[in-house]
Amino acid sequence: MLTMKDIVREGHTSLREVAKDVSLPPTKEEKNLLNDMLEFLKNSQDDKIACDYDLRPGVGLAAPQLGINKRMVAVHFEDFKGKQYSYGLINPRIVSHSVEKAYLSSGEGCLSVDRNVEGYVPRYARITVTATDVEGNSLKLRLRDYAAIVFQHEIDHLNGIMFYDHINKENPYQIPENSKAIE
Ligand code: K1U
Ligand code: NI
Repeated sequence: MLTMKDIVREGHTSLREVAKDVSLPPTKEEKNLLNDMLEFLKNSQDDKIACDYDLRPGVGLAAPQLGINKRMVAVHFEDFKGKQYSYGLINPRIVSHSVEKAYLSSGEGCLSVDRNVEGYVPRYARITVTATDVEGNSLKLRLRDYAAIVFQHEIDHLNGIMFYDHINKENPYQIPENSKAIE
């Protein structure tokens, strides 16, 4: 099983590289990796397992966070309406987005960042993502608000972008233009 030891931290080159597309169909190793990433997220949200293995809770994980330069992400969370999102995705792509932005009022964290970084992270309020799942099915997901923010955070990891790159340097709590607060 994956643990925090497998997650690379700030300063590791794979967090700043553009990850490579995965050829389809995925290999058995790539499928296993995606399943392991999803299992890590589920374990990290289970109080007993997280405590036993010293896992930080996470709602998403991207392959570059494991030092693997491939376009694969896993997400596992519920939105504020209780809708569940649990996916292992290959080559996810934002194919359209709103003009309106959204930001988490509590800011963002990252499993690859062992410090608190304050400030608002402007994201698109609504996005449409295409991807292939672990079984090879093509998916098209329409996401908004919290779900859109989580997917953008993970897809950023595939492009070598960290959440704090988006924070206004002069005024971290500057309200992004044309945006709504989430939470
Ligand atoms: O990619 C990562 O480092 C995981 C990160 C993703 C994230 C997406 C959007 C906003 C913030 C963070 C995390 O999962 S940090 C932990 C977290 O946000 C969380 C964990 C448990 C419950 C609720 C939230
Ligand atoms: Ni992150």
